[in-house]
This record gives sequence, C-alpha cells and structure tokens, in this order.
Amino acid sequence: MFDSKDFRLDGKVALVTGASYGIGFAIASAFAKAGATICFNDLSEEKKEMGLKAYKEAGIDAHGYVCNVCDEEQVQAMVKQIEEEVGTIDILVNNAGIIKRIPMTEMSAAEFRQVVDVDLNAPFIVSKAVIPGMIEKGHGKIINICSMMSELGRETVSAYAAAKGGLKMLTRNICSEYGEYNIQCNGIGPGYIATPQTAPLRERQADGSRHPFDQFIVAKTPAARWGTPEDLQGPAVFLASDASNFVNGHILYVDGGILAYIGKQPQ
Ligand code: NAP
Ligand code: GCO
Repeated sequence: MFDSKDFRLDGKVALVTGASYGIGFAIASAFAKAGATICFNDLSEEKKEMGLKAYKEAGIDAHGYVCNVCDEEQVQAMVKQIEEEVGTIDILVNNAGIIKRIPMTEMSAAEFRQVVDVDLNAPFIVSKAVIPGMIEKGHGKIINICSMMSELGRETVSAYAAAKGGLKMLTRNICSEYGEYNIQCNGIGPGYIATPQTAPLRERQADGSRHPFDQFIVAKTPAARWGTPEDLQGPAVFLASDASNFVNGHILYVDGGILAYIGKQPQ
C-alpha cells in the first residue's frame, strides 16, 4: 500500500562524501530535511569547518570529518568513528570527485591515476567500509554520483570518463553482489550542473560574451539551462528512501534531457 512516509528518512544516518559545498551539500541538506542525520567529510580542517558553518546556517546539525576518501586507513577510521558517535550508516553517497581537463596525449599517467583514484577507487574503498554495517543492520542504500561521462566522451576528459564509466559498473556490481542483503546501490548521473567544478566552463570571455562551452551546453540541453545542485535533491531522496526499495543497479540520469537529445540542426 502506498504511503508518502516511504519518502522520509527519519532515524537514518547518512554519510555524504566531499559535501562541504556543491552537489554533496545540496543532497545532504535534502536528506536532513527528510529526517536523516548527516555526516560528511572533506579533505581539510578548513573545508570541514566551512561545511559545518554552512549546515548550521541551513539549520542542520551535521557531523563533519576530515578524511581523504582515497586513503583506506582514514576511511575505515572515519566509518568506525561515525558508528561510535552517530550510529551505523544507513545511506552512503559517494559524491567526492575531481576532474582534470587535459588532452589525453598531454596527460601524465600520474594525473590519469589521480582522477581514477578519487572518482572510482574511493567509492570502492568507502562502500567496502560501510557494507558490513549495512549487512548487519539488514538494509542499506548506496548512491554513486556518476556523470554524463558515464555514457559519453568528449575531448580532454579521458580519465574522468574512464572513472565515471567504471563507477556505473561498480554500481551494478555492488547491486549484484549485495542485493540479497537488502542493499540497494544506484547511481545518479547529473547533467551539467553549475558548481565550482564546472565554473571554468561558464567563465565570461574577455569581451564579456558567454563562454562557448556554456552556449554549447545550453543548446545541447532540452531544458535549455544548466542544472543546479537543488535539481538533484528529489532524485537523491528517492534513491535513499524506502520508496525505491526495488530499484537496484540503476543509473538515474538527471540531465534536463541531454541523453535523449540528438541536438539542433545547424541553422
Ligand atoms: P565540487 O564542487 O568540485 O566538489 C567536490 C567535493 O569533493 C569538494 O568538497 C572536494 O573537496 C571533495 N573532494 C575531492 N577530492 C576529495 C578527496 N580525495 N577526499 C575527500 N573529499 C574530496 O564538485 P561538484 O560539482 O559538487 O561534484 C560533486 C560530484 O558530482 C563529483 O563526483 C562530480 O564528478 C559529480 N558531477 C558533477 C557534475 C557537475 O556538472 N558539476 C556533473 C556530474 C557529476 P575540496 O574542496 O577540499 O577539494
Ligand atoms: C566536462 C564537465 C563534466 C561534468 C559532468 C557532466 O568538462 O565535460 O566537467 O564532465 O562535470 O560530470 O555530467
């Protein structure tokens, strides 16, 4: 029987990685409004404090941690600390991510590895740390923040596309391996969202005109605009809630229609 309470997250403990600002902050804020207790991490004490201040201003009593998601020891220690201080994690959002826009033939192997480390290896490391607690508790939700680049390529983003394509398959594999323990692992594939990560693509030109990529993306998006972090809130709450208990291994693209669209014919 349908009950709108199934969309609530009361009593749940959520960890959103890299969530001092941007998409992670918006998702965590929505979880808090739906009733969850929020834990987040960032790379430095300074960023963590910045995040805690932002949550406080939004009326959210969040728990902040300094942790590099690529470092398995730090991640295991953070998850243990959360379990002791807050409770077992019910919802994990693998949100922390980086991009390097460098043509492939100019990119060093070290740069490529760094992107794959944050965008693919880290979701493995953090998921691995929380899954045992979820199995013990009898349920769990993992949401991996994927990308348009889980499906599409473009010049300069080879490492990011390789990592986000891999993250799509890690999502399906976690679903396959742990679905029987009542763990749902899904992805959200945001379209082009206005955050610090994409700020260089929206910078005004010296003559005051819009960046060519900005114009290109708006033309390529049926919604005819950039997305906002808030556009991801409803989809994230859905995938974190009991309303999606039979949705597993799915990537929900929240892209204003980009993936459905062949593009305008040249005038
Ligand atoms: P953002 O503004 O750059 O924020 C990324 C966050 O991740 C920052 O808080 C950053 O911390 C943190 N982070 C990076 N490396 C980390 C590490 N090793 N350990 C812990 N935290 C780390 O990015 P965003 O645009 O909000 O993107 C969030 C996620 O959505 C990313 O996975 C991104 O790839 C994905 N995404 C973004 C878009 C978009 O259009 N913006 C579209 C699709 C997918 P610092 O500030 O300390 O570096
Ligand atoms: C880029 C962008 C993207 C987006 C996003 C799209 O340079 O093309 O930064 O990769 O950030 O992931 O979904």
